[in-house]
Amino acid sequence: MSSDAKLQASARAMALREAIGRHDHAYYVLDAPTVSDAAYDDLMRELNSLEAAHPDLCTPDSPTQRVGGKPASGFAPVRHGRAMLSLANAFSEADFADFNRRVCERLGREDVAYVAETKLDGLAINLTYENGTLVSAATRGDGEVGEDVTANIRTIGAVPLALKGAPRLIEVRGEVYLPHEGFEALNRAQLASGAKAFANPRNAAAGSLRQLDPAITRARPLTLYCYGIGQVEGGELPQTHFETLAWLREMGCRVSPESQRVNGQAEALRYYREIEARRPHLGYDIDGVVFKVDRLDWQVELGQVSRAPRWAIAYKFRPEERETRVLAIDVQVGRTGQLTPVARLEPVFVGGVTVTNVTLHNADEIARKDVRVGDMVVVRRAGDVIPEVVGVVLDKRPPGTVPFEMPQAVPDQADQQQIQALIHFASRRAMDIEGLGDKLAEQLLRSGLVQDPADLYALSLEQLVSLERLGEKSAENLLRAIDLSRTTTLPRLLHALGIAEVGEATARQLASHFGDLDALAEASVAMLEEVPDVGPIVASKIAAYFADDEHRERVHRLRTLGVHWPAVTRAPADNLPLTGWTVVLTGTLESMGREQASEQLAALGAKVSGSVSKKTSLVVVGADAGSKARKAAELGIPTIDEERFSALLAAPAEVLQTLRP
Ligand code: 9MJ
Repeated sequence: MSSDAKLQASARAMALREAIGRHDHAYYVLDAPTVSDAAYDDLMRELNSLEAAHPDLCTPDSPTQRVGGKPASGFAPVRHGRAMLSLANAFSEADFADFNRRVCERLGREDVAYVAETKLDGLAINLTYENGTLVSAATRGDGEVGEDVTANIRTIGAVPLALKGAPRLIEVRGEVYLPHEGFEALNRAQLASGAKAFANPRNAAAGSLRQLDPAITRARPLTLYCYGIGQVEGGELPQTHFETLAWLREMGCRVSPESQRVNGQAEALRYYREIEARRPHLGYDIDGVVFKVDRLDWQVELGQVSRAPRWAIAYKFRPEERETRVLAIDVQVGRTGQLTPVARLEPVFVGGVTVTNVTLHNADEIARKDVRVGDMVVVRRAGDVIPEVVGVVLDKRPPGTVPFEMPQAVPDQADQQQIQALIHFASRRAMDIEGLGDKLAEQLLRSGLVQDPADLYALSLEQLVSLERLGEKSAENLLRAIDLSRTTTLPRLLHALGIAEVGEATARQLASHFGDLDALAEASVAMLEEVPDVGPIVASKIAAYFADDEHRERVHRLRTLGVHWPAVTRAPADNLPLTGWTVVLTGTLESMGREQASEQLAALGAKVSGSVSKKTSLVVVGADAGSKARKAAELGIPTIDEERFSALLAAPAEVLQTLRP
């Protein structure tokens, strides 16, 4: 191509990128579209085909690159340039007055100007721009280190891929959230496709952002408001927080139009009451108002205690209260036999979640509140707090109710086999759910909260705290451990499922042979028998497992509840020294553990199998080896001792020479 044509293409691509960026800004940030959908699509199509013809014209900030197409390989940790702070809370006017007094005293002022912002209930995010180009997006994490969600964040239209007039480096902080309209549309789509609806916009936003496939994130109507900056290099900083917001807006960031400067306590409280009144009409969830000292030099002067700045406070709204009907009162049994009454409620959406169960704690509490089946009760839930019954609406008590009486005992809902299966599922070498030991597994099953291992991934904090002897801290830890276990590997999951005859080694073999779960679940007995280590009996057990609807449903639920694993690289490349060799380890090795030996063999291309069969090519015989060594001799399979095994690992080709018939 002539350099003229090339130059022309380059200029055209630049013009298209600029125009599309402008339309995106107008549509997503200013909420004022400047072009019809069809005209916009035309621009995108033209840019796409230009970039397809000239790949070197495709820049990372090109709007065509919002969906990289490539699924993220996981969420790598990223250290924030500057720590992301968390906010101290106020729950009453008195709390806010205390905060204001402390600020004024420290600064030696009568009155301080604040910036008042709505407190979005979404996910805090840190966007890093270098020379104006978005290079990284990370979740808050622990404030110091978050998770890399760049590929997913890029798909959000309101996130500028490039900033106008940005300094050399800037971290932009904001909250990613789902507006109500988008949330409802998403839930309609979820239900239509047979998936579970999300409990609230926050969960939906979090779930959408944590998708490994950015294409899924892209299909979710997420947006964001920016409300601050972190590290900045190479540019002059504003003097006040309010100017910072204006600066962000100028650079092209979406900033909430609700943010206002207020002077002193009286104006602050007026803003709070005004926003509280408008809260139902905002179109997105907020859970309070954030007040930030406006002058940045004063922010520096005030400093911070641990992670919370002294110059800001989140004044939370009063917990929401709703009325609903008590449908039943069930009694859960703790491990040591204590009985806990639990009210089953007509589902009610309160404080951002649908509440269906609420603990009534014990016989005394239920008697004191006199909660009866059929009663209308007031339920309250604030933020992350466990929902509670505030009291009975006596005016609405239907005729014929009777005081609740605690039963003496309730039937046991779990059998020993279920308990063992759940313990195995959670064990360290399976799903590795820390803290879910024997006692808790038993308690979860006996209470009826968990009937199938997949139910673990649907547990809520309120449900866990309703268990006898499980404090809020332990419940939170357990939920975190369960959440961590969502990210797993295919061998672990297969092992956890407890398929008869499928231990850890077989699970690994199955995973590397089939690469993914669907292929395995659909495999015929004959196909399963091709896997090393898998004979006709094991193959038929595996096939039978996946033929069972209950099991298929379990796997489906695990997936829809967020359990995920990377695809396994299919069986080893065929050019490694031990490719085609099936090796069995038996007896004790002195120089390394069996796992390490297996890994080293696998790295050389060998399949490591647990049992000796006609398919075995070599048996490594350690100390005190038993029947496997005998069987190898019977079948005429070559064996080597540990010394030769070490030699094999060091120089495979040479040792193999001596083994080949
Ligand atoms: C929310 N969630 O809307 C902050 N936030 O500032 C606003 N959060 C914040 N500001 C410093 N508006 C740390 C967190």
